[in-house]
Amino acid sequence: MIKLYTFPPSTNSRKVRIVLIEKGLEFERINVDLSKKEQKNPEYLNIHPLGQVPALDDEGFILYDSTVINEYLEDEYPYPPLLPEDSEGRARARLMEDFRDNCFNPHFVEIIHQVRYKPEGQRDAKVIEHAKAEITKCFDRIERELEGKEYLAGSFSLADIAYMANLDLLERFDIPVDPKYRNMLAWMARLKARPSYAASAS
Ligand SMILES: N[C@@H](CCC(=O)N[C@@H](CS)C(=O)NCC(=O)O)C(=O)O
Repeated sequence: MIKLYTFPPSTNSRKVRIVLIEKGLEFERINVDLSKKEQKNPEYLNIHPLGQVPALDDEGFILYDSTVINEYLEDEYPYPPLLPEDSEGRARARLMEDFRDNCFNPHFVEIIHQVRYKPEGQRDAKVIEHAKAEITKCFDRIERELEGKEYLAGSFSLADIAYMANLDLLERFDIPVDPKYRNMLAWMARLKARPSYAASAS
């Protein structure tokens, strides 16, 4: 059976949990507690040399990095497909996933480092406010990309799944989405209604 090395609050672990659930694949969750630095244990470094989650073991084939894992799952278990058929659509999906990985999610990580791992008195309010502002700036691009579409690459894809992993944190960190982002709000509601959203929460 597939084993997923995961930590429930990790956004990048959730990206993979959603794909496994969407594809109907059975998997065993192996929790790696980041709050106890278990990701840096020597045994775990044999699985993930960078000491992070997620990592995946598919019958002895071990790999890491949420984007690489999800591409592997798409290649190995193609049904239901989570990338468009045409190369332009696939590239669009990958570009939007890249935008999430490199421009959107890193600011959530900044907030997580402040609120999850530091006592209240030691948190840097300026870092948190700056990160929230950077996240909000990403909304313009998401809104534009969704114009005339239900999902970022037309059909539901790995691109949408990447953002789905962060949606609960918008509320938790009090980052409101202005009602002017109509496409984005409708898309968020669509993503939250998928059974894989609730099923991937932990
Ligand atoms: N590019 C990697 C990033 C993985 C990553 O940053 N994981 C975080 C949790 S979401 C982590 O393990 N942080 C603990 C650490 O870096 O020590 C991916 O997409 O899987």
